[in-house]
Amino acid sequence: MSLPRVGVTCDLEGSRERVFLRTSYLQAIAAAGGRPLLLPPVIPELAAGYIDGIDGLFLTGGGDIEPSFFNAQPATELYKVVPERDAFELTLTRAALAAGKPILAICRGLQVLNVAAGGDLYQDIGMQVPGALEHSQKEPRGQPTHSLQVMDGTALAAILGPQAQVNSLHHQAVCRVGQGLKVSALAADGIIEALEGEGGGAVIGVQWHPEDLYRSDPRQEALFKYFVDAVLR
Ligand SMILES: [Mn+2]
Repeated sequence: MSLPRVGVTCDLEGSRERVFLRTSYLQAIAAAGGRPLLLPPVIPELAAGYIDGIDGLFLTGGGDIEPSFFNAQPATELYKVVPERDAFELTLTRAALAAGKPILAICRGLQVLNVAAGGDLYQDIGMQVPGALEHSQKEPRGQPTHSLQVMDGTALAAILGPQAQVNSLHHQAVCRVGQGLKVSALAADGIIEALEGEGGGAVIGVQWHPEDLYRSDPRQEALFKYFVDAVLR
């Protein structure tokens, strides 16, 4: 049987000389039964054409999205902005949504999913959300540092249950939720930690990094299994 083809977005160096990616994403997809295929963000014009060659889309972590993509001015010092990558991934994501392909979006990927659907972002939680928890953990990536509440009746609740402990490596967050998406998990401070498609569970975005947790937490492993199973259908 051929394995389901999972298109995985890559990061691009500031110098534009190399694409790169944390291999933990690829290990997690393969462990769940998928065949990862890398989608290099070098030429944004090629983005939409990749959709026919993949069965599902996996949006990885990375730097901040250029604020003009959600009609905002830079409000703070931004982190590793690469507008070509933004343009590539936004086009890819809109094409995947239009084609009804399953999407799993991680960290920056959740933010790309939301912006692709017309939503926007807090550019810096510490500056724009008074009283928020620490979401940029200093602890190792594999260590959960905050809890979250999963909304009843969501696809994510069927995977994780009503509560979970997650890692947190983000200084930005979803602000206004994009069209066709709904909130599926919140941190105790109200920061949105997950979104999913309103029409079903084949589109899921999470603000944490399950690829650094799945080896020790079967519920995070189940998130990858859920996605690859959706890709198979
Ligand atoms: Mn967090």
